[in-house]
Amino acid sequence: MYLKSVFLKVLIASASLACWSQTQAGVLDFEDLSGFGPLPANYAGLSWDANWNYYDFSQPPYNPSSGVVRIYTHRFGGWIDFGADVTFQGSWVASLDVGQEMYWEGYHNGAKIFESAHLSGGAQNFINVNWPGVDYVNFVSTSFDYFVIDDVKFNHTDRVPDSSSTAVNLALALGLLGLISLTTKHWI
Ligand SMILES: [Ca+2]
Repeated sequence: MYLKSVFLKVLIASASLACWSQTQAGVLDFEDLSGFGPLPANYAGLSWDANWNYYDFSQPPYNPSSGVVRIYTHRFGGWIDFGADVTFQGSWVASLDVGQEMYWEGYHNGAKIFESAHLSGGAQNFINVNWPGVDYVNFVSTSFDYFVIDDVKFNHTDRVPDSSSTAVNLALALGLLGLISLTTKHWI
C-alpha cells in the first residue's frame, strides 16, 4: 500500500511538471510601462523594431485592448524578433484610415511562412492566428502610422514538452520509484 501511494505521488508530480511546461503562454499587454516614449530596447527579453513607441493616454479610436498602454510606430508597421521558435497567436489592432489594410507576417530563419487575414482600416479587433515555428513576425499597415497594437500573444514552442521530454519525466519517475522500492522493501 505504501509503495502504491508513493508511485501515485511520483506520477502526479511528473504530470504536474509537464503541465507547468505547457502553460508558458505569453501575452504582452505593455501595462508595466507608463507615460509615453520609445519601447525600451529588448523589452520583455525580445528584439524590437527601433521604431516602436508606447503611450497610455486616451486617443479614440486608437484604444488598447488591455489597461491603458499600447504600442505603435511612425512607420508602415514594425517587427518583433523572438530569437527562438514560438507559436505566434496575433494581437489586438485598432486603426483609423479608410482603405487601410493591416496584417501580420510570420517568418522562420528569414523566410516568410505565414500571412494573416487582412484587417480593414477603421477596425478595432484582434488578428488571431496560430503559427507554430516562427522566430520573427512583422506587422504591416498600408497606411503610415494609422494604427496601434496591444496584447501580443505567443507561446515559447521550445518549452512545450515533446515526446522526448515526456519520456525523460517518465524515466525519472520510474527511476525514483525503483530507488524507493529498494529503500522501502523491508517496510512492506
Ligand atoms: Ca495594454
